[in-house]
Amino acid sequence: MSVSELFDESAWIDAPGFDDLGDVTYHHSTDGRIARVAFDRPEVRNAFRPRTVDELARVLDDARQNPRIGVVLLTGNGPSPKDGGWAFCSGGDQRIRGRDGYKYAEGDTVDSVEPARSGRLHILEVQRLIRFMPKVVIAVVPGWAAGGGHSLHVVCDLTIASIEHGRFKQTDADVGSFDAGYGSAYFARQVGQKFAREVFFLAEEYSAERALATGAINAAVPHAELEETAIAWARTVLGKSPTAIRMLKFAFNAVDDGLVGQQVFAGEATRLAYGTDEAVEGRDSFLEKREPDWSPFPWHY
Ligand code: S0N
Repeated sequence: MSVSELFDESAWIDAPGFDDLGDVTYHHSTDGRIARVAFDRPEVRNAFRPRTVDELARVLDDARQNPRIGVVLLTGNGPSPKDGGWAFCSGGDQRIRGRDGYKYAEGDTVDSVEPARSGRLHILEVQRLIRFMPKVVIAVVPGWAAGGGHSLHVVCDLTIASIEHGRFKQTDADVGSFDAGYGSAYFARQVGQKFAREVFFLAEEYSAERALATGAINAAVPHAELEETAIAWARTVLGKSPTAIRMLKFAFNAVDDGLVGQQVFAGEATRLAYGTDEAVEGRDSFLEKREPDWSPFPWHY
């Protein structure tokens, strides 16, 4: 059986070294330059449990460290074998959350859960991986983006949704949870305070068209064209300068990320500076135990 009805088998190969995945799928484009990461629990609208989050973190970190990959597509496989419904992700699996422990999967009990893992919302670590990865991450939304799934699309750099099945809803307040970081405050930066508060306080469904009109997503395309559009966008990004894209992503982030944003941007600036003759002179003068000669380097104005 195909990974997903929208999955083009001719475009992808299994990412090497990830045969043990169960809750997500991970592919590389045949030329190795695009990663496709997908939630693979369509029977629960691609809700994530801790195992899902662990796998997500592993594959995203692999994509982050792969020097050939420049764009990551984050999506949800489907449709559901139960009812044909489509989802990007419906957030935390509500059957296994709670103060009784951080259950890894159904069937765990309070006693079987390691106390140090209890209540750990490590989906937030995945949000940070997406945010701080020096590559473009595109949310490809074939159906529901709800709860923590809504927050994940918010934190991605770009979002493309299915016109027919893309649906958005922020259910956090319905189920007693609240993403008080990127999911809400950064979302308000994207769409404005009034609409963001409406989305959270009313928790009503809104369509891909409404999402597009409010600036919450970048494009709404026919369902059948969703993944090919995402691949085409990825190819366009891959035609750009990797350094420029990296610096731009971190420039966009910095204003909302405080000192961490400055630190990330500055780290990249330092990396660039290390490539100059001036920085090499600083290093060499130390190693050669002499005074540095800065005379070839002007005080630019
Ligand atoms: C997505 C919705 C709107 C889709 O509605 P629709 O199309 O009517 O389908 P349903 O019939 O409702 O669903 C089909 C089947 O899928 C199951 N299901 C759907 N979502 C979940 C889910 N999140 N957890 C577990 N099961 C889910 C349904 O139960 C149904 O199963 P069957 O066929 O057996 O009846 C609608 O489904 C919906 O509103 N879903 C819930 C959305 C939600 O509230 N999500 C959680 C919100 N909060 C977070 O995500 C925060 C993250 C988080 O806090 C966290 C992180 C890690 C670990 C734990 C947590 C935690 O939540 O504490």
